[in-house]
Formats: sequence, structure tokens, C-alpha cells
Amino acid sequence: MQMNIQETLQQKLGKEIAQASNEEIYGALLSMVQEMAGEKERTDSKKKLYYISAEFLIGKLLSNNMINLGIFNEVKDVLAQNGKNIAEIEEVEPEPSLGNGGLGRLAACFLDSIATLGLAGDGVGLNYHLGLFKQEFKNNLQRETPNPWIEEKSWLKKTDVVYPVSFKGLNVNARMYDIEVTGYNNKTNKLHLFDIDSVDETIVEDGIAFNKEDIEKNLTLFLYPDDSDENGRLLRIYQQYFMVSAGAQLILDECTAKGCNLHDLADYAVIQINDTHPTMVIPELIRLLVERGLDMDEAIEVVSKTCAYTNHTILAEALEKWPVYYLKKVVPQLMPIIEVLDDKVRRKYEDESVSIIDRNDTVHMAHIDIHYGFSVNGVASLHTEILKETELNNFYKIYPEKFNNKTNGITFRRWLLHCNPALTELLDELIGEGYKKDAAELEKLLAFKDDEKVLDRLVEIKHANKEALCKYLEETQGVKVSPDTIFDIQIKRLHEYKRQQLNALYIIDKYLEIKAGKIPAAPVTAIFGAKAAPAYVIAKDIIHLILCLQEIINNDPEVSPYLKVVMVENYNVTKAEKLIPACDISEQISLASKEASGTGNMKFMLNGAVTLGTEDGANVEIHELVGNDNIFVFGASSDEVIEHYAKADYVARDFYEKNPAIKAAIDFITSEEVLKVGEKENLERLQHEIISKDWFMTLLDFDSYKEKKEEALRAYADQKTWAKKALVNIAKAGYFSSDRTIEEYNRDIWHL
Ligand code: CR6
Repeated sequence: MQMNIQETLQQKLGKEIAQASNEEIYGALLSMVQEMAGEKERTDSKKKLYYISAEFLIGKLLSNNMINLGIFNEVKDVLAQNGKNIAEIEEVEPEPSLGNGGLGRLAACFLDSIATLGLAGDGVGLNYHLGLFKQEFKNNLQRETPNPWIEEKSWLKKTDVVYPVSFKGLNVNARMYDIEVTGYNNKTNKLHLFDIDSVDETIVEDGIAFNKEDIEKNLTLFLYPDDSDENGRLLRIYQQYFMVSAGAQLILDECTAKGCNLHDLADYAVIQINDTHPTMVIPELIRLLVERGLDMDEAIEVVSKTCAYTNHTILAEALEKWPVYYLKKVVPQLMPIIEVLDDKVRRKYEDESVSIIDRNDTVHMAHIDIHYGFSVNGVASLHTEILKETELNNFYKIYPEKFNNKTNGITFRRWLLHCNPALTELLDELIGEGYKKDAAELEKLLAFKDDEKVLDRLVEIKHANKEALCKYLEETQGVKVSPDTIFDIQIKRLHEYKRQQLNALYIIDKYLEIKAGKIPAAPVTAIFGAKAAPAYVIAKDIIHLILCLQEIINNDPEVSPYLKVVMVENYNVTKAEKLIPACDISEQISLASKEASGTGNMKFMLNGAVTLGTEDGANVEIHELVGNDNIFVFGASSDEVIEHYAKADYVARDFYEKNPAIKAAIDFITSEEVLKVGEKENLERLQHEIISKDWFMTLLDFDSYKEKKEEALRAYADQKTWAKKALVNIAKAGYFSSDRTIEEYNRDIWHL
């Protein structure tokens, strides 16, 4: 093998490896890996899964593909023998910008596991040229710029597959691009990304602004283009329909090629609708089937047997609703079908809350999925229970059999083998390599719970990972932090329900304490990473506050020996891979009932961090698995929170007025110190929001958060006991392998 790789690379390079640049080597490896992946392509089985999603946050692919193809170590050695460092070559690869947060990263983990389990399942999405956006910090504010990632040498393969897509008064073509999805020691599947040939990146000016009406030029520029005005919302409908119409045509083509007569479509295809963005695939498939000769009733029945829906949120504002008037403007051909779907529902059920088109002439996308899909799943136990008992209770009463839970998971290939090679090596040595195929085997590690040598090695590995992160932060952002402090990390999209502001208030409280002479027992580095949606004003204000705190605290010689703040710029998958293995305390502090699952929580646990969290999403399952001694849980329960909302009895101002520590922390937001480095308007707006609204009840949990966090920081001082907690977390993380999740999807929903 080794000789082979050396020869292949030299042949592709046309020169000695030692003489080639890192860019050239990256190009040669990409081409070699693509060929190897292509040779392992799956021959389609009769039935196939199509995972349709607006996002696939796949991360860099080179190393993961090499791991999955089983050549990573050989390549690394060959390169090293020629004086080249694989880590530097990894740096050359741009990270694809095809996703936003957990939903997109989940889709990527799922593709990996589907291929690894040898299942026939492809992804279907869009090829956004400029991604979500690239985050830059300037004057302590987030600035958005385009995030171009497609280079001449890329994982994307242009295909000849082109489908016509018709909008009102506009006909375009959707061209398919493919990315190979390698399975770990298994065959290769595909991610199909549709694109429009006429897209024009030069129409973008001034940050990420562009003409929203020029559909032929802007259709696949950005993921989630700003929808704060009508043209932005219409553009999202254009994107969604473009994706599902092309996807539906692909599905029908592939199925008929395998002998499907359309009446039996459900024997050939199962479509997993990832959140509501792809919901229009249902009326579009019905439309296409009718066009191809089925009668309407049968078309509806066939499609209903083919489509399954995953709900990823209970936040009402995130459940998409489109005015009929918008749909008529963009995809009038779907409206008669949606009306039929609504009519059937109305005839059957009196309850207006389950109708598809409501009184205000608004189409509820999730309602289409629930009535006309055969499965509805939530993404963690608690989330599914809340859907059944509260949010979607009226639907649950009609279709109890459709509802099921699939607790999220993560691929261990990326989130352990690749991002934490030292820990992987230790595990190999202690428990063998079986856990790489059967994650439940990680539990074997529990046998070493009291083994001092093993605990010491865990501490050493963590410390080395922290050193590596320090080096990276200094090189990339010029921030100096010490690996001998506690790394307390909160990385995720910026959203009020995730409560980065709670963490920020704690930091202010700590700062004020230190200033008042109360020196903490252990020094802490508080690390954040988060992008805020460009139109989400308060989220951007929270980033502003954190950046201001970073500037004030890190430059204060009285405080910085004990407390530092780092906000990582442009947080993405690549950065997560460096942050997670270096974490001591994993901040999972959403308001209970609001985080559907979370998946970062699982990645941290797998890498030996201890969770500080609320009883929310998958934290609940983490808690059950590791037990009280190995997690720090605080805050109001989801039942209590749901009751507060029902009674509308939470008043933030009461906490502000009655709790001096809270008052001091909130007042500080507009203090002279902060105003010196920040913007008055933003800081005042944020302060006002917290005192007079605080929709996600930050202040309700402030005291219990502070208490638990202090307990965690004290516990850290006893390194042996802490290492034991880390070990238990790693050992119990097997449940969160996405291989387990996908086995359940297949067993209960897909039946491949
Ligand atoms: N934001 C949930 O909020 C969940 C992922 C994947 C989210 C998060 O808790 O882990 O989906 N929801 O299931 C949506 O994107 C709508 C997310 O990523």
C-alpha cells in the first residue's frame, strides 16, 4: 500500500513529493481519494433513501475520506517520510460552506453513517456558492462577508444531469453536482447538490447584499438569504422549490430506471424531509405523478407512503409558514394541490388547528408533512415528548402511530478518530478497536475507572490538546491563553434560547467579584464561538457584549490572571474540531424545553469534557447515562418553563430589582468601562431586552447556574476525580454514535 500511495502521488504530481508544495499535494490527494471513492461506488439496491435538506455542514473532506478509505495513516507516513506534514496539507482545503448549525451537521453525520452501515442513501441539497457567510469581527461587532469555498480543484463533480424547473414566468435548469460520501470501510454514496448555471457571484456588493429579485443570478448564492423583507422571503421559496423539484425529478428518474411503475414508488424510494425547508417535495411529487398519469387521490396516497418528516425545533418562529400569496407568486402550480391537501384535512377533522391553510391564508408547512408523511420524528426523547404532549398534541391525537423518537448522534470518525488522535490511540490500546464499528464497546473503558495510570494519561492528552488550541488561537487571532486554566467552552449558533447571555452575565459577575478582591480558586478561560443570523439584532448585540468583555477583561492586569474571554472568529466545523478535544467544561445552558437535542453536547462528552447544563434536549439522556456524579445540572425543568409560558407569569424585571448580583451584572452592560469599547445603542438595546423581556428566562436560572458553575470549578481542582468524570463521559458516549441513530431510522422508518 505504502509504495502505491507514494507512486500514485508522484505520478499525479509529476515530481517528487518532497519537491511539491502543500497546495500541489492537496490537489494530488484530492484526485487520488476521489478515484478511490469512485471505485467503491454502491450499486443501487431496489429501495433507496433520499435525505433532502437545505443544509449539509460537511466540513473538510480530505482527512475524513482518507480515514474512511483506510489510508489515512499510510498517507500521513508517506508524507512525513518526504518531509511533509499532513496537518499543514489539511489547512489548504477550504471548508465547504453548505450549512448553518446542528441541523446541517447532523445531516453530514447521517450521510457518513448511512454509507458506513452499507445502506443505499443519498443526500439531496443545494450548491451555495458563497455559503452562509463568513464572520469577521470589527470594532467588537460581527460583520458578514461572502464565504466562497468552491475552487477549481474541488470535491464537487459536475454531472450532465439537468432538470427543468418552472417558476411563475421563469424557466430555469437545475444542474446536478455530486460529492462522494465515503463509508468507513464500506461503499460510497453520494451527496447531490443542485445548482443553476447562470449564478453570478459578482452581483454581491457591500458585505453580503445583492439584488434579491435577480433569481437567475442569485438563486444559489447564499444559504438562508436575509428574509427580513418580502423579496428575501420569496427568494427562499425559489430556493426551496428549486431543490425539491430537481430532487423529485431525480427520484422519479432513478426509480423508473429500476423498474418502478410509479404506483409502487414507495417500494423504491423513501424520502426523509429534514425540517420544513424541503416540504414542497410533497405537492411537487404529487404534481409530477399526476402529470405522469396517476389520478390525484392515488398520487397523494403514493407520496404519503414515501415521505417521512423530522422535526428539529419547537420554537414556533422556526416552523415555516408561507402566505398563499407568496406561493402564488413563485410556484402557482403547487397551490391547487395544496388546496386539495387542505380540503381533505378539513373534511376529516373539525379541529382548525390542524388545517394546512389557516384563516389568514397562510400555509403551515409542517402540517403538510404531518398529514401527508407516514412518520414524524423528534430528535431527542424530551423533544419528542414535548411534541407529543404540547406542541403537536393535536396531531398526536390524530396520528399517534406516526410519532417516534430518534435521538440524534454524531459520527465518531470525525469527532473522535480525526479530531482527537491521541485519545483514539489510548482507547485502541486499552479496549481494542472494536468500538470503531460498535460504539457501545466504549463502555469497556469503565474497567479503567480507578486506574491511576489511565487517568493520568487522560489528563496528559487533554493538556496537550489544550496546548495545541492555545497555539492555534495565538496564531489565528493573536489571543494568548494558558493551557493551565480551565477551558470552559460554549460553541453553537448565537440564539437567545441557547443563552450565551447567561454565560456573559456570569462572566461580568465574576469580573466584578475579582475587582472587589474576591480571588477565584482556579483560573478560567471562557471560550465562545457563534455566528448570529445577519438580521437577528439582539443576537448580534450579544456577540458585541462578549467581544467588549473580551477586550476589557483580557487587558485588565487585575483580572486577566484569573479570567479570560475568547470569542473565536468565524466558528465552523474546522474550528470545532480543534476546540472540542481541548474542552474541560461543556456549556449546554439552553432554557429547558427549547433545545430540541443539541449535538455539540455529544461531541464534548465523547472527548472527555464534563457537561454543565440544563435538563434540556439530549442533555437529559447524557445525564441518565453518566449519572449525577459526572455532570453538573442546574436550572428550571422543562415542565416548570412550560408552565411559566402558559401562565405568562415570568417577569424578568422582578429578578433585576430583587437580586443585587443580577442587577450589578446587568447594569454593567452600559457602564463606562463597556461604553469605552462598545456601542451605546447596541448595549442599551440588549440591556433593555434582558430587563423588560428576557423571553428565554435568563434571569430565572442565574443563581442556580452560578452555583453549579462554581461547584464544577471547585471539582476541577481534584484532577484525579475530574479525570474519572471525563472517563465515564467517554465510556458512556457510545449511545450517541450516529451509527446507532441511523440503525434506528432504518429499523423504524426507512426499511432499506
Ligand atoms: N438548531 C435544533 O435546535 C438540534 C439540531 C439537529 C436544530 C438542535 O437542538 O440538535 O436541529 N434545529 O436536530 C433546527 O435547525 C431547526 C438546530 O440545529
